[in-house]
Amino acid sequence: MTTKLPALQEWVNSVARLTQPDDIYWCTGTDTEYAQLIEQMTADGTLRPLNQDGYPNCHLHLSNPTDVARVEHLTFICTKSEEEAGPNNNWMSPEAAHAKMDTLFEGAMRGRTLYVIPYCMGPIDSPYSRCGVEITDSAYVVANMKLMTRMGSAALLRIEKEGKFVKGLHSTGDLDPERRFIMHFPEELSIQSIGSGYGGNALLGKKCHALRIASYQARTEGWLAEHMLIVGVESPDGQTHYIACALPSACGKTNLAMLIPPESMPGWKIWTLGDDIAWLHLDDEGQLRAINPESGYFGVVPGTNEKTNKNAFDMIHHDTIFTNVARTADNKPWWEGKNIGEPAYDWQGKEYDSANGPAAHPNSRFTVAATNNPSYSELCEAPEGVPISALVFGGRRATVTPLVYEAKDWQHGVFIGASVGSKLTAAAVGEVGKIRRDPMAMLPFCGYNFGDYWEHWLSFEQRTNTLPKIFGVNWFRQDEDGNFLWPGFGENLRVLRWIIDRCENRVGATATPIGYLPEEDAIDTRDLDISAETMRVLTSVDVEHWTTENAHFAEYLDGYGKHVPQALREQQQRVARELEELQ
Ligand code: SAT
Ligand code: MN
Repeated sequence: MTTKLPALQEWVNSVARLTQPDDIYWCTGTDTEYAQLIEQMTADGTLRPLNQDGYPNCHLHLSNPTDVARVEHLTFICTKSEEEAGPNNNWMSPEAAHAKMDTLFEGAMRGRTLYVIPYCMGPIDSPYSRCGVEITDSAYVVANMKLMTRMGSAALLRIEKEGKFVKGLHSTGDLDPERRFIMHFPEELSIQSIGSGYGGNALLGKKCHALRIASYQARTEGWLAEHMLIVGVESPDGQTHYIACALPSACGKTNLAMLIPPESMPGWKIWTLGDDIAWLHLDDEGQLRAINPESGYFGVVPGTNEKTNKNAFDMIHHDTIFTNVARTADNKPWWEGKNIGEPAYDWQGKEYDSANGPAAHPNSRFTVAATNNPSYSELCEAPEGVPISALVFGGRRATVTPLVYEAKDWQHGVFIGASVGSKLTAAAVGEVGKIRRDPMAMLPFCGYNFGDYWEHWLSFEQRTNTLPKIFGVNWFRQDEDGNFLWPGFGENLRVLRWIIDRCENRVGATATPIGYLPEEDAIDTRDLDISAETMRVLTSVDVEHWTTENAHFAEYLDGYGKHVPQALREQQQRVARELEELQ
């Protein structure tokens, strides 16, 4: 197959001239094609079929041990000016980056097949969707893209009609970390990635396109591309509210998106729209609406069990690609926190020995189509998306941040999002556990200067009178012994319920310098083993620590110099002033 679109054909031809593949294959996206790819990868050892009785059509991929997470230090935004990329990004000039990548890609696909993957991020017929084409030499990438995106012939038709698409070029190269780079050229709407086969580095529709390039596009086109899950919360009276929530990688977005309501909340239902990325647009009435550009999940495996996330646990029992989990003696996938079975082989395929660390890699992943999820929402395919009632920002903090609090207004909400801090997790190469500022959970994903990004967020206030309310959450408060104060998982629905009650003006709240906090007993704790004192700790302001936190944020803002919006400075100063009055 080829294409009627000369710009696409010429690009594929020029990449083939540079990379010298043995074959070129245009992906159609059919189930037969997927089955053939799986068969081929099983034959060449890329995939191992798992126990087909317990795990029909499930396969395991073990990656190179040096290639297990996103590499933020090797990820670059290549805009003409360094200031455009901002202090939040690594920057390289487009000329230098192209010269480097051209050398690395030269002959990189010799002996391999070049796959062309046309894909559409978002429902095929949605005006909010955007298309791209990924060229890759990895069959594993093609199979993952099939599960994660709408790819193949239908996407190609839309691309040929629109004539516009994001160009993504990927090769696994030789997997040498010294020759690994993930380059973004927002001004050219293109991405080039070499030397890694791992998710966020290689599935270019995901973080590279749907967040870094899309956030850049969204700024000029007046919308938002965010690192947010989208969830529908249906109350017993049949009303559904849609909430979009930003949390850093590996902080439970997937669990929240497919939560199982606790027994004490009969009649409540959860509908999953997305677990990682939301594209937010204002419609003609000024209502903020969300689509999920993806159509599958690339989720963290460890910790997934019947109690923590039964939907995810069930959904990964069929038609799933596992990456870097362990195996039992009877060839079933195994991971820490699975609570069933024992590991016989670790994530590197070696006989399991606890002296070598965890059996499954802490960032081991599952890839599944969204339709596998028991709480899948049919509205995933709605071209108009879903109306958003509340936007929520969270991080992983042992201290300081309360369980939930509400912004006083939009500007204050943007301030709350911008000031999020979180402990680092295994989703990126780095020092796990260290606290870092992660505004809107977008630090690794915003394709331009954060200062300008906050200004863009603030600008929505001028465009409509009906913006959603904004909240902050933290499920991860701990006591001095390291015990979690809040049970989390399904019980988080109690917090979402308070958020909805606030959106509907059904409950009061306590005004504090950091926002509105739940009144005593406002969060239902029926059937929970949690003391009134713990709830008080979870829903009050620690004035001393917040004062320090707020001062640190002022210093952080200084790093963005003249790009910092005045409104954010004013919010920071107001919070400082009001905290001081309480001391
Ligand atoms: O590795 S991914 O970027 O795909 C997942 C994540 O870190 O959120
Ligand atoms: Mn993510």
